[in-house]
Amino acid sequence: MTRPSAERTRVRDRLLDGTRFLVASHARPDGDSLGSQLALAEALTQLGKEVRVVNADPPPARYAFLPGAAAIEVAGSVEDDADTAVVLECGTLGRTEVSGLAGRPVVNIDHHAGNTGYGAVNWCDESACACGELVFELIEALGAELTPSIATNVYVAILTDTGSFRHANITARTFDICRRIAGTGVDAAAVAARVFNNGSLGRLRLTGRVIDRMRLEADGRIAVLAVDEAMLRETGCEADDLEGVVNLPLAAGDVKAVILLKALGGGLRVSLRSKDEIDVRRVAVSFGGGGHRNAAGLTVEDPASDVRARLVRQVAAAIAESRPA
Ligand SMILES: [Mn+2]
Repeated sequence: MTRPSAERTRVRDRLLDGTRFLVASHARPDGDSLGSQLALAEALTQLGKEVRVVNADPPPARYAFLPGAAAIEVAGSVEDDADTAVVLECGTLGRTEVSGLAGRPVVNIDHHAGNTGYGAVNWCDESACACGELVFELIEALGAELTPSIATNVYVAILTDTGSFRHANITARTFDICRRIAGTGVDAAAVAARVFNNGSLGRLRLTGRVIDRMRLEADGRIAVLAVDEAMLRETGCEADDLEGVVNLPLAAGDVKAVILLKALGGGLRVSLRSKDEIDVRRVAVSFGGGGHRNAAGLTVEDPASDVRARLVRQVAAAIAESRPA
């Protein structure tokens, strides 16, 4: 089920040549970044490599059960004589928020459109539903054994990045990988329950509050959600507890796109979601962000008062453009 890929072969050869690795991914990790990192780290370890997994932020609590998660180092910079850095799931090297990675050749593996190709070797495939799909193929190409722990990590990557098998880019390849994961004895329902049914009551209350304050724009086609520090404080939550909330308004048939505004700490972080052909990545890019057609994000360091209106206008334009004339 794998497709021929010269890039994958180059990445494989580079990894086989290396001996000491740093495996990094983006700040504020999610299921795909963590699952991809931990699966690849285990495979490299199997091959006799020395591996450090380094991220700018610790894993959210719901991912603490991932095999290998306890060994993740949290650091804003690395001083290390590792010979190879593998960066997963990052459109730019800066997304890691870990400095010092580029002190050695970087292997860049990603599935985001607009990846800047910052690596010495790059494998970027937008058609993958999750970075974990690419990592699975790479592990196979490396000749490492598909253990239940590698399988669990890849499964979490795919499960979360596809919105539980609902998003775009799910293909026969996706299900073939999952079939092989299940073949190792991974209990898919149990893994999903640990990720999704293990949150705090505070998180549930926060979700209720965010949805309660939802505003509709563009004749009800855009849902705007807003979160501030006070909402987190009052519900005893962390910013991590917002993962997935941005998708909830899409459950309403009339809602075609979602704008989530997070005024936490300094700037304004914005997540965008959309249905079908509506391209919110372009909106994110115009604000200096990035992502995928249906899921994108951006940060406004110094938010002007009209930023919400500008976002609504651009998302409304994206909706209008997606309709056949
Ligand atoms: Mn991803």
